[in-house]
Amino acid sequence: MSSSFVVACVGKPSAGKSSFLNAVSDAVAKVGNYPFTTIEPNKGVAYYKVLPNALAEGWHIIILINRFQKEHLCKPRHGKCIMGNRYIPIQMLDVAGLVPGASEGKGLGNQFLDDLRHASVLVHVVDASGSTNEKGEATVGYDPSNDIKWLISEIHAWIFNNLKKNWPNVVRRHNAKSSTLEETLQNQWSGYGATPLHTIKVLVLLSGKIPENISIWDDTSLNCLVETFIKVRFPMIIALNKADLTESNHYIENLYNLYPEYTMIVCSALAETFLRKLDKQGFLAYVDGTDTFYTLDNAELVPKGYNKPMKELDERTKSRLEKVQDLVLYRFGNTGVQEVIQSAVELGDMIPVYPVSNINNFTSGDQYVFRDVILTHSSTRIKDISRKIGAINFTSVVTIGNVQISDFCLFLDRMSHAGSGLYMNFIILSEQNN
Ligand SMILES: Nc1nc2c(ncn2[C@@H]2O[C@H](COP(=O)(O)OP(=O)(O)O)[C@@H](O)[C@H]2O)c(=O)[nH]1
Ligand SMILES: [Mg+2]
Repeated sequence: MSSSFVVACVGKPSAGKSSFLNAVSDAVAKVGNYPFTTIEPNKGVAYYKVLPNALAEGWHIIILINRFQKEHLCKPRHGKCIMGNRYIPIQMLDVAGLVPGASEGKGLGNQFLDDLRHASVLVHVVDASGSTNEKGEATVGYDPSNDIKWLISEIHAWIFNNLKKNWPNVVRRHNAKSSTLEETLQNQWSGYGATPLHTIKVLVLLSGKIPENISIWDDTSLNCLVETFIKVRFPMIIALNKADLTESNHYIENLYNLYPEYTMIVCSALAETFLRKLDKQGFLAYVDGTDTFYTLDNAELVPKGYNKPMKELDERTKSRLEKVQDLVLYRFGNTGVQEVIQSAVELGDMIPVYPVSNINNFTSGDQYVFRDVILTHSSTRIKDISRKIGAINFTSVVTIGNVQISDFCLFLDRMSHAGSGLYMNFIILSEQNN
């Protein structure tokens, strides 16, 4: 079961987008310290880790699996399950080097901007060490806050210019057809992958800020509209990358202060890649997203689920590992890379839903539990989920505790808030008749 949730890495050349994608996914994107290594967007699959702290919501599976020591029964059809923790696959996109002036076509900018249409959430990978300028060329002492500023203004200019080009026609048609504002704006934006829900959100945020009559909207109104649209349609996380370089110390705090409205996460794609590689090669057991790894030296401490035969590390690699510990893991708690993925899913307002055939033991035709999961937007209607999982002829929906949900228009977020759980049993018509 796929979801259309896509996380896109954006940023200038050499900020570390391809490295980030490689670190977090199974993709092998070309990494190079020169501009435009990446022309076609690279794709990969990352994993959203269903974390125990989400248990407060009452809709996650880990506690069930862990508490009852049923890890062996967690065999998802898609993604993976380690130590009872569920990893849900999500699509990643590495959108090639945006540079200042992209909206005017610089550096194939328009082509790159077009790739954003597929993105649900943007991860702006910033070189927080100041060692590359706005074009991605090596330098020293470049202020990374610059990159945050120009990237947003390029996205803004791209959308603003497209809107402005056509605006007199839009207004004329709006008036001639007596369309609603919602219809007119939705029409303009469907090309950006905007849904009616996005449009409604934009209108709510704008109410009182610009005139109701679009015939009198000037550039100020249009800029306000575009700014709000970007916030709603392209939620953004800022990944302060290359945090392993000590030069980044100088900038990180300042960046947090300058942009309190963004989710900012300090990260090191390099450190994460290094750890995952050694883990894969059997030199260590790395618990991704944490500050912990085990080597042959402390193999007796490895938790059961991570247990595996380990090889001896050479002195050089050992000292590199110590560096990663000192410069990244102990300072920031983890490499930050997985945290970006976690935040992207949350910022995108996505909820995991586990459709099962049996609400009492969570199986679906065999002994394994929670075989399927769909990551879906919290505003998805139950009716739409049933379509996604092919349960079209259901008569009712039952969740834990045999709570019956008959309102097909009920939104998922309301359900999770109501605490009724997102384990749904679709009672299919034909089954009931049997
Ligand atoms: N020190 C350090 N270097 C990094 C990190 N991430 C990427 N790099 C380096 O930055 C350069 C550009 O990386 P790349 O992923 O190709 O950047 P892209 O152009 O944004 O895709 C490469 O030399 C990487 O090794 C990091 O976290 N720390
Ligand atoms: Mg690249």
